[in-house]
Amino acid sequence: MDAIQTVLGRLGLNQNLSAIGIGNCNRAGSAGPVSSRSPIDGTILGTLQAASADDVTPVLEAATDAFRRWRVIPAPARGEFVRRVGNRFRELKPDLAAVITWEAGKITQEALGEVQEVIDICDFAAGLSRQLYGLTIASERPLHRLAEQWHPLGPVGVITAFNFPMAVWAWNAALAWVCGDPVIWKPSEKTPLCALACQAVVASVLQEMSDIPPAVSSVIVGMRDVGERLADAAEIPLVSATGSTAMGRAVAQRVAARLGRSLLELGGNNGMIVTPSADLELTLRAIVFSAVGTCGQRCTTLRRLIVHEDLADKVIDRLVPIYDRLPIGNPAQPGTLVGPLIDEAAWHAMEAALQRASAEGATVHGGRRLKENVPQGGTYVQPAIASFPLRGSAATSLPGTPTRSIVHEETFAPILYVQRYRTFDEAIELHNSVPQGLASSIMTTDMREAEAFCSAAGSDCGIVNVNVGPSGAEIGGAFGGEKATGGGRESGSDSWKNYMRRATNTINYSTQLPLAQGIQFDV
Ligand code: UN1
Repeated sequence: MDAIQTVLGRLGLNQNLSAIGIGNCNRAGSAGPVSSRSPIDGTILGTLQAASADDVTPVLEAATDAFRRWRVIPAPARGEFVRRVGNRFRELKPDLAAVITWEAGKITQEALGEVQEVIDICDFAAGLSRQLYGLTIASERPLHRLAEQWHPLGPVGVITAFNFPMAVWAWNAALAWVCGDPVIWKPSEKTPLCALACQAVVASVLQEMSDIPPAVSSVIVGMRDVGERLADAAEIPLVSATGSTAMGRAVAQRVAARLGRSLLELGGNNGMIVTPSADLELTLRAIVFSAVGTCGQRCTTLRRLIVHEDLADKVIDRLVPIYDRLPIGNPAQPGTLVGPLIDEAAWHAMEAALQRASAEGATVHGGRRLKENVPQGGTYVQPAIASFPLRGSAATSLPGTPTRSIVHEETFAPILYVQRYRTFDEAIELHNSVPQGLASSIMTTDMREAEAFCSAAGSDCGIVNVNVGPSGAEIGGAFGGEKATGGGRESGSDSWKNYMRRATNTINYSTQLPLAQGIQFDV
């Protein structure tokens, strides 16, 4: 505890925590107090006066004002700002990772990985700031030029979840900034210190760069009403929201009502198909990292293993002893691989899901709440494997046999459902049968299966991997998924286009006025 207070102190966060940060100006909110409670042992890391919906108004005004100046600063100069932000994250990497560990409960390796994602996206965005290309298109008219330009869009609202309390903001913020947009961030109320630490880092860069309008970066710690205010705000042309499908649906409907844009990265219910030709050792490693990493609390966590019937028992027999010796406990301690769930409510959801899985015919291994040899005051669980018999086998074909509805739901906890298949087509059908469509993978050494999985008739997800688990994506690719995952793409590739508006220009440098489509309209 002392150690984390020292870290927070170094980041300027040990006293007078403010819920609202506009550039380097901080102020308290006008709603009730909110505390940051460590999932490690329940320690209160800090308390602040949360913001209310009314507190959003001055932030919107400041961001709108900042936008007028920010949009005309050349993109490479905006990139220089982002480059410096990334460098500050490089310098402060261990401290920032410690805050993630204490506030979100991630093991140190994964917390360091998350800060690295922030650094990587800043590098990516700095390079991108010189590559915001538009196309030149062949005009059908003589002596005309048809071309497109990409312009800054306006202030971007960013709503993030507890499980990636820095990286998801950075994917949005780094791109939005080089695109010329100010960022207004509403972090999860479970991880306010991570957000305030990021804002403090940005504020230190703003202090060095006095030509940049400070309100390009704002943070507002508040509850649902703050999110709703952002969703309704006409000043915000784009709201990017990460979290549950229910949250995203609520945000998207409000944003759509005012014809704003939303960028959604919602629930995942990610599968892995294991075929008879799979490299078993590699498969086991991929399963364990994807299924129990971050204690099952990534949106890319592996939740559904779809294994060929000839292999299923062997895979489970190998997994069980690995699950039994997983080092579970204090995530700050070297050697721990599974830290705590974020809170008690997450355990109740896990317990209820496992009960339903049993009632629906699964054999459950693990899934107990741990009370011994773990820090008191945290919610520690043994990851679970819930294995279903082959569909249509005696165990499931009895009249009144329950359906496996639980497998269609995302429970944010380390539960791995195992389903068996006979034919490859059946595996794909099972894989695509859930409402969500974020990340997917196939373990195979058969190139026909691998390519079929990646094809139009294969996985229906936004992330489709071969011989790599569904979690742990690099920032260079576009990140997001289909169906109930919301359809948004963040981070790499051409995701930047979400943060800009496109203007199509037709320039006539002739002395005639030929009309498109050959229309004659002479007066
Ligand atoms: C999330 O869980 O919201 O691919 C994001 C991954 C990470 C990001 C996950 N790079 O698992």
